[in-house]
Amino acid sequence: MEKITDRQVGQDWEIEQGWSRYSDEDHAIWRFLFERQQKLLTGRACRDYLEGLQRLGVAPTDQARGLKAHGGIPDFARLSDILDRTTGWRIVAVPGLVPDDVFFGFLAERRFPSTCFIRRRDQLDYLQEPDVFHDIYGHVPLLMNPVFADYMQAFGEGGLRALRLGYLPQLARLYWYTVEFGLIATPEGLRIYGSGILSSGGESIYCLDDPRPHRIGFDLCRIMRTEYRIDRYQQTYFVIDGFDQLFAATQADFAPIYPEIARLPDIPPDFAWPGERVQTEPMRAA
Ligand code: HBI
Ligand code: FE
Repeated sequence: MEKITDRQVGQDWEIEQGWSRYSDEDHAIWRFLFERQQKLLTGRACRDYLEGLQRLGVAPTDQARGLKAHGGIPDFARLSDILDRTTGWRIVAVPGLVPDDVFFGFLAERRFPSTCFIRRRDQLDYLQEPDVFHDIYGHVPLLMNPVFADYMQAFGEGGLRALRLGYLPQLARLYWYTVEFGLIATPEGLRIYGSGILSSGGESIYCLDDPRPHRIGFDLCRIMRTEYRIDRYQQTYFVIDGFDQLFAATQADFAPIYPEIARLPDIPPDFAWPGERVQTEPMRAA
């Protein structure tokens, strides 16, 4: 009997969420994080995100209204049914970060891989790995938006191609500066759509109000050349005009773009050419 490798056992890495195993403390941490972000994000998160969140019915008040009234960590199966009806996406529970090819494979199939654990109270302000609050509160609401949902699937398909071509770092930068830390220009001013910001207390304020970070108009090649730091607030944010712009950018064939980028030097996260910044004044008095 040949040895079964981890990969064969967890072929697609999917696990059970085990919703009934969450403790009262787990749910209480979710409620604390949820309510903190709700106070911060009004007037800062983009409208499509707030609408998606509301339609998912994950707010403690929604759930107090009898929608699985527990007001804590949502049941992935319930969210998946709402998502599936809206944009064909479902949530799959995974143990943590999964290999790139597995991750992109999930996205290409409209399956969003979400972690199940929630951070501890001493990690409320910073967490290196994504937890269920980052994945569900940060990422899932925008999957209710049809154009963004299409972008995420196209991103998964592009990721698999980038892996084959050896340009994963460039594609990871595109994910980082859009899906995780993207800003969007609206008639009311800059708004947040990046999940890494939406699930973070301090960065939800810093990204819009602080004059120090560069805010640069979306440019695919510029983004794919720009390095990023995972252990601090971003020093550069990229600003889109709309999700159509994001989706259109993934429709181009990246194959000719990669060698062009590879010939040019990478750009440090704190660098900007004169005139690149789209918004120099903070949105609100710091
Ligand atoms: N796995 N669960 C999980 N979540 C991620 O966001 C993730 C991942 N594996 C790889 C990965 N992200 C990166 O390759 C992307 O950020 C490009
Ligand atoms: Fe994420």
